[in-house]
Amino acid sequence: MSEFFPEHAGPFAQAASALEGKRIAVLGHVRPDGDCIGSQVAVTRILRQVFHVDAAAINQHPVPRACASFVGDTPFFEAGDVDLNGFDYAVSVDCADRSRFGSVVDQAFPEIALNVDHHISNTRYAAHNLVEAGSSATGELLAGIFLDNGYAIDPVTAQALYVGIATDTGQFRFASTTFKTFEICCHLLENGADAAQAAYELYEKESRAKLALLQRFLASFRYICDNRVCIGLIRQEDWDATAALKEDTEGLVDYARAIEGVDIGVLVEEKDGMVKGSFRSNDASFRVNELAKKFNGGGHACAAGFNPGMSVADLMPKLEAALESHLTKLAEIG
Ligand SMILES: [Mn+2]
Repeated sequence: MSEFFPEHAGPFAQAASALEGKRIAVLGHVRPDGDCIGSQVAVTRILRQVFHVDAAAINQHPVPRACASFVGDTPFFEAGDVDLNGFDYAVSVDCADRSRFGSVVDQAFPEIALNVDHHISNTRYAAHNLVEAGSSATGELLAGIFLDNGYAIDPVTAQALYVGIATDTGQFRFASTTFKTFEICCHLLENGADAAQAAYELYEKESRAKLALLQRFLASFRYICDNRVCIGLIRQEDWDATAALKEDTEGLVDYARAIEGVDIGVLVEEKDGMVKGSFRSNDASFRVNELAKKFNGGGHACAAGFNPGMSVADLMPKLEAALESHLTKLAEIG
């Protein structure tokens, strides 16, 4: 047996055994991404196949178009399409805190039996919390646990876990990508994951509306802090002009980050009167989760999100000042 996450493998098996014969909702987060969907698919399938648990994945928001094919025959529902009172317990994946469930799901499941996640900011809100911040993806943590425990991993589960890892590592480009990441992916390919098919579904089927949104986002770029920060904007008029989907902002912020000389990329998004944003850095030393905290958010040291609760016009000067002082503070610490 392998030993990827020995401290989590036993507790997972114990927590999952206690769910036998029960109806379990496997929860993810709002605006789900590849790691969220992949982890939900994998946990739902393992609970059903290994532990004879009547599990179904539930999200407040729909599965993004690019991830739809990875669900396979896994029971997977939007919260509005299923009786949320019909479940005995809930398990969550890839959710740092309860607010990530979305309000409808949050209210329907006051107690969480098991929380599996890789966010450093995880608030450990469940009865059992398996949190591994050193893991590139929740999919990596789950795959390691499944391999450690010797569970049979079917091709749909292997592909879902692979998609979680491939998306959260930016296709194995981010600093979170480790020897262990590749080792685990080797095992997933051995169990039927298909890297080329995953890449095709995720990145080779872009809609024209998404590219139109990207075009406007790139045109909005502004450089501050001696060109070390790039801020891009998506305004309401961009949505109105492009017919892009909500999910089409996924990955946009990486264009702002991936510019020579830029340390922090920022996306500010305005839609239906709401403003939200994301920070991305190339290096964990920039601790963008601390920046996000100042604007009612959180996340990883390299990737964080925020909900400032103010207009774009009010946010911008505050955001620029916070970035200035954050970079100055980091320079002082050395
Ligand atoms: Mn994740």
